[in-house]
Amino acid sequence: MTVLDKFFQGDQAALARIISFVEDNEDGYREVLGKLYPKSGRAARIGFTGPPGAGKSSLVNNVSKALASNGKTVAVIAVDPSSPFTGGALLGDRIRLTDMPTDGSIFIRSMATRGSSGGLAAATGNVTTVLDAFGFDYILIETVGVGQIELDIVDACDTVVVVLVPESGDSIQTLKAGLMEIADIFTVNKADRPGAENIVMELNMTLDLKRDQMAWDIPVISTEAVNNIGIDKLLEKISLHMDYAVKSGWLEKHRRKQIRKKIYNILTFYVNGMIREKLAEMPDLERVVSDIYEGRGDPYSASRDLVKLSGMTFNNF
Ligand SMILES: Nc1nc2c(ncn2[C@@H]2O[C@H](COP(=O)(O)OP(=O)(O)OP(=O)(O)O)[C@@H](O)[C@H]2O)c(=O)[nH]1
Ligand SMILES: [Mg+2]
Repeated sequence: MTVLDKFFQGDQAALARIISFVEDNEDGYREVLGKLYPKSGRAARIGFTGPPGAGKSSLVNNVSKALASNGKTVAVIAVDPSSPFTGGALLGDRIRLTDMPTDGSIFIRSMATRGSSGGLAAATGNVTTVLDAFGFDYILIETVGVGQIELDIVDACDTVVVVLVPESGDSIQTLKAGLMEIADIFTVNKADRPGAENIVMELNMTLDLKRDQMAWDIPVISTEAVNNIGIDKLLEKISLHMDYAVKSGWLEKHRRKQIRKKIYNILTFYVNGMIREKLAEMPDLERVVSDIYEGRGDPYSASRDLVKLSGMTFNNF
């Protein structure tokens, strides 16, 4: 029996092997993804983003346990920024998703960003496809809100929960951080701390200015992940957003956009790889670089010449 047969029988060891295979772009990974893709698209994909230490993992932990206790199967992708500048709550303070049920209802996978947001996006999207095809009801993706990364994740999710804390500062900062644009649901976590009500109010005031232009009325709730408070409310909002997404036709539009983007990404990845390979096998690349450096050429003509030499054809190049 092949790994893929085992995968389709619901074997989680086979699932883990296929994820690694896809993540590492091993030979034949496109064919495997091609077989899995038509079986994907059924899972609800929920993203959790927000500043380091806001309580994303704690919330994902509670939400996945609540879903599992309702009989749902859940996969969690924890996107772990490896850079000390972008990631991590205060050292040693972060929650690891370890104390989970071992009955197979929750599957956890960490992915390191290794500082590359583009590669991360491709790998996360592919891993999401694998998990979706495996048949999980929910896929929860955790990412730190540091710019490019969470924008990529938005594309991979249907519902985005932005997690803030009372210390997050005023809502103007939030707007600046671009989190306003990507949120479907706001939760002010650590509501056991002072200032939570204020930030809920401020967020609502900022949103009120735009509510008449919103097709989906973005809710702002508060949670205390450590005390398991507000999780039901969060689940209710997630489910309302899913209903809205399906009924309004937004989900179909979103999925179509994802497919277009997927095709673009696959082609870009392929063409980039091809160019890298061609450049690596150019024997006189260094001479061309020297010519340009010493003023005897320019990178535009050199690129055109390289294309001709390589046998690649691009029209109008
Ligand atoms: N007081 C309080 N602390 C909380 C709450 N939720 C989480 N924490 C604590 O905040 C710290 C960080 O929580 P995490 O869940 O690791 O936060 P995170 O957003 O996943 O952090 P990174 O992934 O490192 O960005 C932990 O010590 C949690 O116990 C809460 O509702 N109230
Ligand atoms: Mg975390």
